[in-house]
Amino acid sequence: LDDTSARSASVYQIITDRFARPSSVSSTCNASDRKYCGGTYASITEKLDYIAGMGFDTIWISPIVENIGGTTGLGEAYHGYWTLDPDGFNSNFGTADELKALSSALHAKGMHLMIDVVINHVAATSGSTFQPDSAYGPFSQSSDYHPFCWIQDYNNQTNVEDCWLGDDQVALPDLNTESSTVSDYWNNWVKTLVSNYTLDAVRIDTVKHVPKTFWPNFVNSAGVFTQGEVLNGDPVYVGPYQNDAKVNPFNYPAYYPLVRGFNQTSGDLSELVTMTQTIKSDFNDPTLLGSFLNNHDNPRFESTVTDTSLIKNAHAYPFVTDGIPYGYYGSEAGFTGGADPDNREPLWTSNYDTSSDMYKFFASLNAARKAAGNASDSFYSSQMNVTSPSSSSILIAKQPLISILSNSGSSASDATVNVQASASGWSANTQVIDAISCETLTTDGSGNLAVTVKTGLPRVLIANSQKGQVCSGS
Ligand code: ABC
Ligand code: CA
Repeated sequence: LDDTSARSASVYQIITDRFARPSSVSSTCNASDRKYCGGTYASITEKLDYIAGMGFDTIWISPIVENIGGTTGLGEAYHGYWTLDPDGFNSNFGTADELKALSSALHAKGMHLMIDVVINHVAATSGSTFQPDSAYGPFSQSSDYHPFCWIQDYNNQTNVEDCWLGDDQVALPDLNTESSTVSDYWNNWVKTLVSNYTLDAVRIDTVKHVPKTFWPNFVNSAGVFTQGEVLNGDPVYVGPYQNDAKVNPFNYPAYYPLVRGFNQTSGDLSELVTMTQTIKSDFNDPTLLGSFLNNHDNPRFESTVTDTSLIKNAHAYPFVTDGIPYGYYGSEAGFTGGADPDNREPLWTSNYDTSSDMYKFFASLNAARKAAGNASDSFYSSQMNVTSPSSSSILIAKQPLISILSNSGSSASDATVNVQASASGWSANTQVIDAISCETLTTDGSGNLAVTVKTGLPRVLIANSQKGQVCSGS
């Protein structure tokens, strides 16, 4: 994917070990045990229709390289982030040929593959006494690492870049990414990775722990779209990773106000509205940020919120705003796991139910986004306008998609939100469909539309003439 094609992608995030496994495996999988549960590439391949059925066209899978084996004080390396040898392959998820078969199967369906890569560190069960050896493949020399020290001050960027993540149970020895031995290795490695598995995109771990100057060459060597994790809520801090380092960050700055705005009926939505404006000034291109509600590092939204209307509004946000939407596996199944490791439940317990309300909800959101992109060449690349018609609602105008999200909750009484023709672009007496309820509304003689928000549900609106596959199943 290049930037233009990446903007129209919709990504489904998978923890490879937890998404699907062969039916011959029957052991119990408790996320809290932090153990391998048997998920494989071959089993993902069999479930692509399940993913495509929700309208996602890209999957992000866990890191694929050889990890430290055995068990640690923090369990096994089932998530794939504990690199031993980046030239080795983690055989727990299947073979390299099975991964290539997954890549081919995706491409045959017009879908795309994104793989997670860890550049900042490797892993070890020793901290201050760590000594690399040949097991670490290309990184077997002490000079390949920054000297031992734990990261202790996240406000000190030198400390964040040069010291080590992890703890006494699992240390993450920090690679000397300023050394040309290390950076040359990684640049070649990512180029080979993309070519071997015909990757369409790369997700980059721990971006803020590597100096910004490292990234432009790396991104260039990858040659495909990159989305990077800069885990910080401050847009002033995160912006330069897009503007200067050339990695497109996940939208953590929007994530925190999104959660706070929708996790209770008294949530403050103005914080989110203001953030969307700040993001426009701090990032060169907000339409390339990765938008998400859930992921593998944070408690699922549903771990603290049970109101189905609040849950739907919060989940709708990434799909109706600027940026590339990411759905986290299990959201469609109503999973409620809290902090890591509880948010990494096995999906097979859901029986991959395609008739659930949330499964259909994600399908509706993706259909609306796709219809808008098909109807307008500038939908993905032009920036939205977010306003707040009332203290419990926001109006997101991203023509031709107009959405009203509310945090009034499922027991709220009906409330009316006026959508002005100047915001929507709709002309007089235009029929408009709500992708969520499939209700049809009609603008007045001036093109304005009074929309009734019912039981606090989101409204995701597009002109009938542009609806494409929206509500085609009902
Ligand atoms: C394991 C256990 C956990 C246990 C942990 C100590 O050890 O499973 O239960 O709590 C992988 C595995 C994890 C594993 C870790 C460590 O390795 O997935 O299960 O945790 O062994 C990335 C990945 C993540 C991955 C790694 C390591 C890195 O997405 O899945 O973890 O390869 C920092 C990093 C970030 C990293 C994250 C886990 O740690 O920056 O890249 N994620 C502050 C700091 C952040 C920090 C964050 C969490 O705390 O600024 O840098 O992330 O510790 C906002 C502020 C933020 C603030 C947040 C909390 O609040 O703006 O700055 O973040 O308002
Ligand atoms: Ca580092």
